[in-house]
Amino acid sequence: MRDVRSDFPILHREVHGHRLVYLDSAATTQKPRQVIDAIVEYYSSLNANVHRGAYDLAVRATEAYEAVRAEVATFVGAPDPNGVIFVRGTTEAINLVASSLGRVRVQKGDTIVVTAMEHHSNLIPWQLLAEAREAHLVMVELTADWQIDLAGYRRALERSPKIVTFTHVSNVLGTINPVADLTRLAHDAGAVVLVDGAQAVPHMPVNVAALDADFYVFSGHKMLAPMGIGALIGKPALLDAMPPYQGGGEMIRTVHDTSATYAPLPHKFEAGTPNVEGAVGLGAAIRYLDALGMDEVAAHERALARYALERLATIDALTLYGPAGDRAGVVSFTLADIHPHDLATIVDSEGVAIRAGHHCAQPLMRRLDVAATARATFYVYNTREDVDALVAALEKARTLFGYAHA
Ligand code: 7TS
Repeated sequence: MRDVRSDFPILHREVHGHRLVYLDSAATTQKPRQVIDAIVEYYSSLNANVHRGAYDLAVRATEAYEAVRAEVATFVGAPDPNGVIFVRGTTEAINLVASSLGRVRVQKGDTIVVTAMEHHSNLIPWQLLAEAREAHLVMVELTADWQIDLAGYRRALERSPKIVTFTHVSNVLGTINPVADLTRLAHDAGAVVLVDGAQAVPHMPVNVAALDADFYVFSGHKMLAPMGIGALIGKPALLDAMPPYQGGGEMIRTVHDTSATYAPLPHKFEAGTPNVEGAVGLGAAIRYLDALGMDEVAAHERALARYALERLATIDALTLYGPAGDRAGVVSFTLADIHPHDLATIVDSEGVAIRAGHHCAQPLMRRLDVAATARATFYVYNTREDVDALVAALEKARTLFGYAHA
């Protein structure tokens, strides 16, 4: 993959007198000039509200917004752009499905299946649904190698769950789940499947049709686009049968005093003025990633993760978490009994930005038997020098805390 660092203005600033080494792309990615420029260009030449104006600017803004819907569909292999719903991000997409599908599909005593590696945004909406419907929430455990336990998964499916959901890639472990196989098994059990693609779509080629997931969700800000834009990809037949999530302008066909009929897909699920700026930025991000090639992006990150795992393993008293085999560009660790927050603060003083905490995955933290971890995550702009800077900063922390070489 070509060196892209010069495309990212923020990477050229200094932090505490050091070059910024940004290793928190799982939280949010930095933005290339191409995305920033697209947003400036949108406001400089195109801004108007969409789907309502008859004048030229409004027509063009609507065309720009709808063109991105088609680009999103192509990027993730969704057969029908009408099954692409723009949302604020992964969290909103999951809440939409839990609330709307949940209302019609889940009854008292039914089962919903989740896994122990979910981000809170793919757990709490299902907890809320289970509570509201008096349904059972079943959490599938993980193996010793931090994969979804297939035997446990099959046992959970014997309960004929109404909804099964799991993440494509873990934001803590880097585990890449076998989505097509898990989906097929869930479908055989009669379930509807939602896949959390927040840590997958930015990092590897994804073909939603090949995976056959009923719902697939992701966030733009984790793939070079602005915050506040993301997509819910749904099978149109399922979306059609679901009640609206939010009511308001643009989602209706006809409104009477006490009732209304609703707009066809995708507009039924896009009440109110949408994030047009965000969609424009997402389109630019998709074109940027397409030009790099998602196979190359994936290979670049996995090579960096392998290098990081090798180098980190040489640090005394450092514990790594996650699967031994193939994994995404996510590396979680602890260093002796130094609190991960202290670790993050010390490496920050060297210009290295890593995440520390429970990563919105408290059930997983309990299974790892820690309260928190430190985490480095990689993206297109990271290099082996970034990994070297992390290792040097961690060595400094280890010395500061008195964990000298044995
Ligand atoms: N699902 C996964 C797997 C995630 O990693 C995240 C965010 C979300 C859902 C929520 O995405 P949002 O865009 O709606 O907020 N993960 C992280 C993280 O790992 N550190 O900060 C946010």
